Amino acid sequence: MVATLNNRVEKFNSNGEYISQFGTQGSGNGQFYNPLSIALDSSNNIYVVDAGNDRVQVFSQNGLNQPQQTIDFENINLPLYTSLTNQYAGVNFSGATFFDPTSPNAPPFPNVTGNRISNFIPEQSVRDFSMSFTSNLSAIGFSLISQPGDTTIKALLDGKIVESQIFHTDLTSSGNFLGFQGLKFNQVQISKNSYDRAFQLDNLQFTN
Ligand SMILES: [Ca+2]
Repeated sequence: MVATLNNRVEKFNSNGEYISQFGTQGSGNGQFYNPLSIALDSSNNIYVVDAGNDRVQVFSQNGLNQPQQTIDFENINLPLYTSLTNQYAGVNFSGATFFDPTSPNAPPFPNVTGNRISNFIPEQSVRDFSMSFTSNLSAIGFSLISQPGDTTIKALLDGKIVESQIFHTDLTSSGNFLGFQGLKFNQVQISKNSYDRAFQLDNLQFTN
């Protein structure tokens, strides 16, 4: 449960007996200001809506404030297209990055399912964006829906390019599955050269 007045997360077993707690008041990693709700994902990561700090933080079961093996964005209850900026422990978004809940109209991309992150809001211009991570990743899933054109996606480790791919895309093909895997990187940069480009990411795989 979330103890809003105490700015911490308290853990109880199914009999209601206290087990442990973590968190203090503040704006740093592992700190909260007016935490409102909490959720678990399929990997038992703990998501805390830290309302006073305008962010969501992700924790392991023991409260370690570091990225877990996978972030899949499931079981997060945010409004459609909530702007994301540094809400996730270990993930720093820049540019236009939005929470994108499951849409029944979304094409069936194999590695981007349910909730995901997008840089696209209909009727608005789509901008380049990048993400940096305080822990290394080994893989990430992308999907891209766009007018025909090219998009360059780079994976970098400490500022050095470890992979750079140009993806040629069309409008709605579900064959536009993209992603990196088997790499070690801590930054992803996406740049486009055409319009109407909806970029989505999901299933961040963290590694040591
Ligand atoms: Ca997902």
